[in-house]
Amino acid sequence: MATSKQPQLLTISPIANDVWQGLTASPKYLPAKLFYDEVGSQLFEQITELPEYYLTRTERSILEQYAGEILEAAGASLTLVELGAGTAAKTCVLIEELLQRQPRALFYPIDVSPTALDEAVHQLGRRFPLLRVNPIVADYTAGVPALSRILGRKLVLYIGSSIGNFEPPQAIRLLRRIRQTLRPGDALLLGADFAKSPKILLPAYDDAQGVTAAFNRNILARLNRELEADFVPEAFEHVAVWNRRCSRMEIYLESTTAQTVFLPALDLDVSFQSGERIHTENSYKYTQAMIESILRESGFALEHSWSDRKQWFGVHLARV
Ligand code: AVJ
Repeated sequence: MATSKQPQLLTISPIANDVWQGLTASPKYLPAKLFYDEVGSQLFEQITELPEYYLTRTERSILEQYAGEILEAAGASLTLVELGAGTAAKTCVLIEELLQRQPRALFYPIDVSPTALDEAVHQLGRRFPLLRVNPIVADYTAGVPALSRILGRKLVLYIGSSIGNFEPPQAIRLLRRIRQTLRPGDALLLGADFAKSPKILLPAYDDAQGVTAAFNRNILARLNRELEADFVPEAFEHVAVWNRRCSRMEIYLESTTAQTVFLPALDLDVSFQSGERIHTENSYKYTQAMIESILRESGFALEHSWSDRKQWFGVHLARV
């Protein structure tokens, strides 16, 4: 007798593979890109406003102070492209300045989040009627081949110190891929955090209000939401460490007890010893020499760097 069966539809979460790789590795890790679900993106916004988190505000002040010089150095008749643009809030300073130098401009914000790009199109459209915004929904880490079809001189913005999440060889590979889509005369504007005293760095990644701790723990809450895991986020402590040898901040989630977590979507049990850590992020801090060498190795020539008075953050213009 024939039995009619509904086909079984199996949905595999897009984060399943990364999570399985990281939590079965030794030592355990989770990729930093997993921070940025909706809750995590909101927590990051809050981080950028913390008194201890100097990065965003310092970079913004550099862009505000030097927007004219930066665009002057980049060259005339520019088309702007932004990698990981999000809602492009910080980009307004440069767009404003650009539209004082040329009557019209094109802006290609690139981001994985369509909702962030919608917001960018909406806000920028209202504020700058003469700016044409062409959003591209893409993961720029694989390079963006579509960039090679854009005509005219391009200035590619890669600001916000996102480069700091990549291991130096990966950062070079990414910048090379971007360079391959550019033509001679095009330029890259790179925002990167400078190496500095751990007295400044540690509080920036372990703030008094515990927002960074909540941002870090949200990754576990996300695994609970998306993979039905049973993490108790409070059973993990937020730990920030300055690794001087590698010139990077490291953040971890440290298990406060011996515990086992079950992830039904992966059919995986994960056991933690008391004090065992999950490595959730590296945030590289560069010297001027490191910036020069990363750019050179990816085929760019560093032309000019701008910084704040304390030399905490750098904005670098490099040419193809
Ligand atoms: C978004 C990668 C620039 O490394 O400072 C902030 C992320 N992590 N606090 C950084 C982050 C903890 C941030 N970046």
